[in-house]
Amino acid sequence: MAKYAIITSFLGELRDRFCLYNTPRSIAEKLETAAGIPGITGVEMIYPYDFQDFDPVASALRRLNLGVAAVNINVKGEREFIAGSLTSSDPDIRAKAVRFLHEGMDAAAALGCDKVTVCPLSDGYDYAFQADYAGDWRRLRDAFGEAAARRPEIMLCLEYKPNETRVRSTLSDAHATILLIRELGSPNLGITVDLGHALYAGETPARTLSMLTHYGIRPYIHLNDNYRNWDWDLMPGSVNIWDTLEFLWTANAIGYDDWFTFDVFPSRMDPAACFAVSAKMLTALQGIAHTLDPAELNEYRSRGDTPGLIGYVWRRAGLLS
Ligand SMILES: [Mn+2]
Repeated sequence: MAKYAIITSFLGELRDRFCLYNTPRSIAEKLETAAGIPGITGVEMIYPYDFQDFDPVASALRRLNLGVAAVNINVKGEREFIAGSLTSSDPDIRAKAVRFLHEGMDAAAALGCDKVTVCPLSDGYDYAFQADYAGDWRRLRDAFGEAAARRPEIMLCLEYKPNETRVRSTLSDAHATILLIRELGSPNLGITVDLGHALYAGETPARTLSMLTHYGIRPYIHLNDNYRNWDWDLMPGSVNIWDTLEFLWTANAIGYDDWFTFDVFPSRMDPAACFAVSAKMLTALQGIAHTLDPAELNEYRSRGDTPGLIGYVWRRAGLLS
């Protein structure tokens, strides 16, 4: 049975470049809300902002019987991080960002959670001649290497994304991230495969998962959707249903038994309703994925019978008789 979680920030007030959405909620209120959503059994917590008062949060998680999918370490939100944090050439700024990684991993350990995820969104560039590309890459690599070595029992999952807030991100795509992890060789470095980031990076998300498996890198999955032009964080399966189905099928095929975390931005809708229907949609898609028999798919592939293969998938999805 797949486990579904929500990133806590999406249960409170949200902001884009122009508008404010929904209502501010304390972390206690967010956890209460999450626990009341059918199909949701866990949360991804934001470090440091959800951890101002650790003990009440830890006891609320226990009381509400909520699992912690991951601790999401925010290395972009502080004012001094806006021009880069883990890649900063200012040693004090970079040291603060690395300290966040250490403390976030400590927080995960204290909650009995096996991993953290980090998306270094202020690390990148906006203009030609602005960046020291190789220097940024080395600083990013060394920061992750240092953090991974400090707590080998906690997975440090790196979340790549093509852009935002920087026009181009240093950790831009799956293959760059694989390269960084291969260079470091730390067994506790994983990759957060955000389905939407993979889609708008021009990847085939199922192939991305397969490449990680090929290289022995553990994935952690964020689910959402978009029109492959930007990170719209729509409900998963609402746009790219076939890519999503193949992604879920591949997750099953590689034996993924970790959380599926909704990274969905519920603008102009009630967050609880958004996540309840997302869990239902995912359960329905998982049901279809489980009916797609690897041996039958392989038979169509080995015969080169593409029309037969597509017809088979559509029959299993209940769209053809
Ligand atoms: Mn994400």
